[in-house]
Amino acid sequence: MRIMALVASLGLAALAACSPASQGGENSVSVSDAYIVKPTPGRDVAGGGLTLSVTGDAMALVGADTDIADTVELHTMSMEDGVMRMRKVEQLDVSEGTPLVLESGGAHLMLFGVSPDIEIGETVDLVLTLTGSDGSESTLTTEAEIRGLGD
Ligand SMILES: [Cu+2]
Repeated sequence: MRIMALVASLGLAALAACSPASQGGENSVSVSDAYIVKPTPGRDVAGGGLTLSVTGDAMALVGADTDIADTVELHTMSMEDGVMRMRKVEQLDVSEGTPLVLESGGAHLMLFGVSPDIEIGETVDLVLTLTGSDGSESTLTTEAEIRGLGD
């Protein structure tokens, strides 16, 4: 719940600060291939991915939110003592020429409390919160495709 409150407050802050200058004029951000993997029956935890590109100043992805899950976390994967471990992180950096690729097996989105009603093939809104190098926050809404495991 603490995480949800944080995401919500970031979203509100971004709205409040949503002046035309929030993108710095020259920064542009694009998202492609956003997806969420439908959990297997009886489970409510899902992985997700996307590719985030920026032009201009470096930015950081600091949060994600969607109506179909209670919380969304940013996770990294690393090999420790021969075992793949996931770790929650507060931000993932992205800079021009180095897109941020979130996918299974690497850094990814992790969704908790996922609605059992989502259907493979449908799309849902995914709201990303980004910070600029000057600390300004902005949000970006993209559409994530619900996929089946292994698709
Ligand atoms: Cu994870």
